[in-house]
Amino acid sequence: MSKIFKRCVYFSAIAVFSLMLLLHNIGNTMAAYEEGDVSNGGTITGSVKFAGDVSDTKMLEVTKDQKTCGADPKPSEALLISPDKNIKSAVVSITTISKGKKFDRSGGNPTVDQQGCVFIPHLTLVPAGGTIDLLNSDDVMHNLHSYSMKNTAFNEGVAGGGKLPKKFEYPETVKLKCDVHKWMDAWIIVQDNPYYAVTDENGSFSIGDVPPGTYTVLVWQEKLGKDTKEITVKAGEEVKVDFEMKAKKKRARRKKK
Ligand SMILES: [Cu+2]
Repeated sequence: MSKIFKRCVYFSAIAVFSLMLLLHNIGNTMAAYEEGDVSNGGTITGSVKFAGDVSDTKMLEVTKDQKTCGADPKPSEALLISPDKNIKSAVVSITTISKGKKFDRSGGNPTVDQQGCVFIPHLTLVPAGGTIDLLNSDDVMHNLHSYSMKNTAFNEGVAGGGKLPKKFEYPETVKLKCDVHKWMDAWIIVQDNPYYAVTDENGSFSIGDVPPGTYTVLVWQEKLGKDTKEITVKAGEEVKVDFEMKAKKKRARRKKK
């Protein structure tokens, strides 16, 4: 056997082994959540507040299709903070749970509509494997452009009155944009379990039917990033967890020499 041939066999074996290891790891991280009945669950409640000064809502200029979209600037939904510093539309979830209550699928497929050149709602939850009906109620063409790592990204036009159902297989946070109207964006949160909540205008949330145990609770907000806390849930009891989020530090620009 030549040296080169031996090397080829050796490196091929390493490549096959690496691939097997990779597939094994992917399999492990994708361990499916097990849905069932929870009879002795507890509840996690709490609030998400902003630690910092509240600035005015950012306004987005409408630069195109003003007949349909309206001529006035649109308030950005990227960061909604009340005067008393409650954060609306932050996503709170349990990240360390493999078994518990069932997903609530009673409402059918969630929808994300495009109305007046705004995605409605700005943030949508969907269970992994679920479908979202992406709609266009406007009389102009919109374009649906998704930004994702695990789910297949799409970039498709949708005519007025159109509907584009899209399945989201893997848990992740997906950004949605319209390339025609640059101010339009939205978020799709693909859930790996049903223990997700979105804060209301008081910054409050509640997650029920949590089996007793110790969990990591994550809060995510598109502009403020993430934070986590460990909590222990006891049967039939309510446990409170409050988050305080700060503005992300802006990176200092390097001075040009
Ligand atoms: Cu658009």
